[in-house]
This record gives sequence, structure tokens and C-alpha cells, in this order.
Amino acid sequence: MKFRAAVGMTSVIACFLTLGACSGRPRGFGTTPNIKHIVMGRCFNYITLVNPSTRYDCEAIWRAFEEAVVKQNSCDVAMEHYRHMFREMPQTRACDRFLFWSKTKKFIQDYTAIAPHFWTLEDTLAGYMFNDLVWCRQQENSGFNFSSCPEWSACLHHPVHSLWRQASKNFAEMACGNITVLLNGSIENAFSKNSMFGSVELDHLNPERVNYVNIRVVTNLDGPSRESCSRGSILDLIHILQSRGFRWTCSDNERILKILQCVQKPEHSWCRTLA
Ligand code: DVN
Repeated sequence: MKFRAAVGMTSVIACFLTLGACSGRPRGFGTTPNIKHIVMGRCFNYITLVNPSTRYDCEAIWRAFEEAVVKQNSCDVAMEHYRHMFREMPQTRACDRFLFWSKTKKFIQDYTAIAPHFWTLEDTLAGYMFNDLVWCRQQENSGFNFSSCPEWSACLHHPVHSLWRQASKNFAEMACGNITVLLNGSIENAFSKNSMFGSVELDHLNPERVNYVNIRVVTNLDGPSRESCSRGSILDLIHILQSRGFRWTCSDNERILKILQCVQKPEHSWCRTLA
């Protein structure tokens, strides 16, 4: 079993699989402790185990990242400040494998564990290195602030938000062939123009490179079913795709997406019918 699948299956067993029930890192905290060791370690792990065919200079990437963050005030780190760092980590990927998502973070990690042919932003070197980390600079001097960092909403150019915006832009510009978008049908605004997918990635998809946008709507086994391919904000996404010349498909609750939820809830009535 590939390292990734092993990790994914562990997370299926370990984590409560209701969509959105496993949120990300704690908010309102400072820079992640040991961030340099974590980021550098993940970089070396990536080029050694995850994607051994790649050659990156992990030291140079770290230096460029640190320079981008500590040379600006903690609310003024714009996307372009990471330009040098991203130049150190060029990446391309075969078409037909790009997977986008929104409000389905925990589900996506388990989905890609059983469908490793998909490639998410978190599978790129940048996504892999910085996933779930927090960072910002001290106010008065250059150095990381390990006590507290502002919320994204408190900054015009938040250091974490700006890196993810740049990474997301790069990822969407790379996307080609048939791409997939996984959305959460158990919430209102499954598609939001304010989300990273809605505000950055969607705007940087190229209809000349993308053949089809395959929308996959998944709802919790216990519901509620608030939105679908024919109801709610997903219709807004479809309208935008049509107006920009994209071909698209949309499906509600594909079988594999429901079965994956049965791993955590085998006693669920729908899952018992599977047996
Ligand atoms: O397509 C994916 C991926 O490719 C990436 O580029 O962004 C897309 C997902 O981002 P999204 O569309 O904004 O979807 P979410 O689920 O709203 O947010 C994704 C992540 O950003 C989550 O981990 C969010 O943290 P959470 O809510 O799980 O604890 C995080 N996030 C969103 N808004 C945030 C935030 N983190 C800190 N402050 C905020 N205001």
C-alpha cells in the first residue's frame, strides 16, 4: 500500500468522517512551533519519498519563504512576495487528474487516499509543505511571531492567505483535461465566490486547457441535503462555467463518495443495504 494510501486509510479510521467535522488548525494561534523543521522536513520527505523524481533545493525554498514573511509587516505579505519562493518550486502534472474542492477538506483527504490518481493542491510541493501551518512576523522586528497571528480577515495581505492564493492560482493555471470539483451538498453556499475555489481557482482555469469540469456534490449520509446539481449555489457555479465557455458535468452523491462515508458508519441503514 502506497505511503499515501496508508496514511489516508488511517485517517479514515481515526477521524470522524462527517463532512467538515474535522476542521483544520486552531485559529488565533501564533506561528506553528518548529515551523522551519516541519517545512524543511516535509520538503525533504517530498523529494525523497513522495515524489523522488523531483529535484528541489529545500534550503533555498525555506530561505525564500522566510524572506517573504519576515521582511514585511505581518499584514502586508502579498502574493508577489512569494514570487521568488515559487520560482524555486516549479511543478507540472499530467492532465485529467486535477481535483479541486471546497468545504470538504477532511473528506478530500480520505477520498484521494482511495483514489490516488487524483492530484490536489496539497499534493504539490507547496501544498504538501505548508498544509495546516500558521505563520506571521513579529510586529516590531523581523522574526516569526510564535505568540499570536492575526485572522485572515484582519489583514489586507495575510501571509498565510497570500501564499495559499498564489499556490491556488498556480495550481488552477496548470489544470488541464478533465478536472473534478468536490462540493459539500450538506451546507448552504456549497459554492461560494468568496472561497479560495470560488475567488481564485475558478478565475484561473483556462477553457483552452480544460476539457470538462466535473462537479461532484457529496452530502452527509445523515444529510441534510441542502444543495445539489439542481438546487442552490451550485447552479451559480454552472452558470459561470457556461458563460466562460467550459463544458461541465454534475453528479449528486456518487456511490463511491457515499461508500467512503460507510467506512466510519457501517451501521448506517444505507450502508447496511450495501451488505
Ligand atoms: O480547491 C481547494 C484547494 O485547491 C485550495 O486551493 O483551495 C480550495 C479549498 O479552499 P476553499 O474553497 O476556501 O474551501 P474551504 O473549505 O472554505 O477552506 C479551505 C481551507 O482554508 C480550510 O482548511 C479552512 O480551514 P478550516 O475552516 O478547515 O479550519 C481554511 N480557511 C478558510 N478560510 C479561512 C481558513 N483558515 C483561516 N482563516 C480563514 N478565514
